[in-house]
Amino acid sequence: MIKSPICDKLGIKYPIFQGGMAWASNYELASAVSNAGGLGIIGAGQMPPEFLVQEIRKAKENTDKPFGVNLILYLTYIEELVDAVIQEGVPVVTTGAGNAGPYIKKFHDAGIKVIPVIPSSALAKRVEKAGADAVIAEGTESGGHIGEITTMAIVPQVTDAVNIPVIAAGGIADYRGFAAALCLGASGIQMGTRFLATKECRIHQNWKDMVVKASDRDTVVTGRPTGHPVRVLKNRLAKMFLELEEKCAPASEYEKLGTGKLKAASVDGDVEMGSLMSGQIAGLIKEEKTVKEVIEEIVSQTEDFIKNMTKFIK
Ligand code: TUI
Repeated sequence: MIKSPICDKLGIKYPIFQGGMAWASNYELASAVSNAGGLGIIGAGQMPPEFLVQEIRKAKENTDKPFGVNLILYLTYIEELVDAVIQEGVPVVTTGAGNAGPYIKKFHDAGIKVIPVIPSSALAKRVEKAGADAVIAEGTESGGHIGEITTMAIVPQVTDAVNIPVIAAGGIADYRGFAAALCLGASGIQMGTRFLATKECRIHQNWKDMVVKASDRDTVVTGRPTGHPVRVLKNRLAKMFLELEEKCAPASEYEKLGTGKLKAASVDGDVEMGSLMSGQIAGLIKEEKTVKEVIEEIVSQTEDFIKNMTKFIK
């Protein structure tokens, strides 16, 4: 069985995290992943605090295994979400889009482990110093808000930079990515896009179909001039964002165009004007599966693959 120190640290069976995805990873997906032996993560996104509390309670009703909540740190009301998570008590918090350092002690005092998503070695070192329990090194192949460095380059560099476990994220959807991540020094993987195309994921079927139909060139990064680059599947909305970039439009126009677009994709299934956040690995995903199938398949195929790697030694 594939095991690593992060499994014992968190009390999970396999070192597989499901990326926290706003408007896509609710309690149903998170609890299914945790029940299948991974770490399911509720994507808090821009939920009101009361809504997040309900999601956490429903996750607890649906799994007795550890699960996490992902918080987007650049939100103006982030303190309220932090307090909601502390009040409810969850085993793990992952963070994105900002420096988790200032929140770590508060979470630790409440018995919550903190695993920040980081796009660079510098930030990895900073959060380690502030007490982070592990880090998720996320490559630019990922969907949603991204950094600049590829998974192949960031994972070994972060592994060398810190002494806490490193989880690799970005561009991983099957046993080859899992094995590669372990080769790069990671203690586990996080997958987002692979879990979008699962039966338990509650995004609209149209978005899932777009992931399954996608090829390797079907994502694009929009919003670079705003300082919040976002990888999405190409559609009319993405094209409109790129046109704003060409015009050097002010930040307010991006904001106006972006408002409500994740909901449009997730709830209404608007694949033309919705924000279809997805990673470059969408092209590898050929069918919707159950969460259990995804996890059991990747674990068993990675084991077989690693055992066979000795074939390269003559
Ligand atoms: O957070 C993500 N991915 C996301 S968040 C998100 S929600 C959203 N909704 C609408 C528009 C834009 C976003 C969708 N996808 N991934 C983790 C991640 N964190 N990627 C990059 C970073 C990051 C960036 C800068 C982490 C820390 C950081 O630090 C800056 C600093 O303060 O030092």
